[in-house]
Amino acid sequence: MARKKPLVVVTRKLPDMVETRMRELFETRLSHEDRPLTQAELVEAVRTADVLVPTVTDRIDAGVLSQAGPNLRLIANFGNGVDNIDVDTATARGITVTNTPGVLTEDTADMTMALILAVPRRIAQGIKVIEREEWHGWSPTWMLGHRIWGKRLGIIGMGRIGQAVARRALAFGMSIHYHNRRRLPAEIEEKHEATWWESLDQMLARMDVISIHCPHTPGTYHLLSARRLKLLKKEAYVVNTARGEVLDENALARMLEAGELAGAGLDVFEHEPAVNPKLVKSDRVVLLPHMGSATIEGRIDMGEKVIINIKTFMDGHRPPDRVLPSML
Ligand code: 8YV
Repeated sequence: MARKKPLVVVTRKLPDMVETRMRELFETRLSHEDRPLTQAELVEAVRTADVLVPTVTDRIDAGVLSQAGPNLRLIANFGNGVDNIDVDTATARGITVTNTPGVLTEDTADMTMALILAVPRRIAQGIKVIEREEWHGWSPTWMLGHRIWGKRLGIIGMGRIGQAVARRALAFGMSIHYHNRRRLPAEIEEKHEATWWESLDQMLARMDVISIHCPHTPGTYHLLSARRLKLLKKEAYVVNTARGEVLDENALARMLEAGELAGAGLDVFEHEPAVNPKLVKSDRVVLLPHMGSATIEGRIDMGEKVIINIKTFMDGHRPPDRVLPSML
């Protein structure tokens, strides 16, 4: 007799191709409305599912996990960051957690580079001038931004995405600096012509652009605190395509308003989808609605990773992208 297919509950609408493949392989409960589930709906999902496929918009905390049914053995996150999941509690309850690393590296690095270019070169402001039909002709001293070439880029978190940003920034003539928990092997530093700063504070004080690429964990919450933001040069720019929580968004907004920082490019926010109104009003920022990995190719690759993780797990093997508490 054929083995019963696992019930896979997916919280959001995924690309058609991914959903079709999932339907072929598993018994599925897919999202037709494509809205974040309420905590009550999440509880209902974990009570019945064998596998839950959440996204960054679902908070799988200890409260939700405490109500998980006996069948729930795998949470296969559709996303790289797992700060939406209480991995400690899941692991303690014997629930495996997986993510989708690697496949969104290049897309996120592209978006980061776009922000590194857009803010100092005032691209969003230029677009607005045209849209509002306020352009009265070229002038030698109008709309001047700042040169990218020759500037110092400080990367916080030199993992896959940090290194992909370094590769791009190097081609734009920036010098690469990084702060990471662990220093990288010499050959990787050489490849990126990168300088390691053991002290984040010291690096911050000397950079022209700071770009955040570390995960959000209890240890990195407000890593760029009000105190640390004050260490930055007044002419510096901050770019964040990682997680809003790594940065004290209120402190950043206050500093931009007071002219204590040159500008910021943000794709992520502390309380998504809410954005600090001070930031929205500022003309020193480029703000994007968490689009870093939003390519159709990336979403299909993420879906394939989720499917491989589920399939491998259900076949009794260790899934390739298992996340353990010790990794966070
Ligand atoms: C994803 C992300 O779109 O994967 C991540 O960590 O931040 C995003 O780019 C999102 O997480 C999907 O769940």
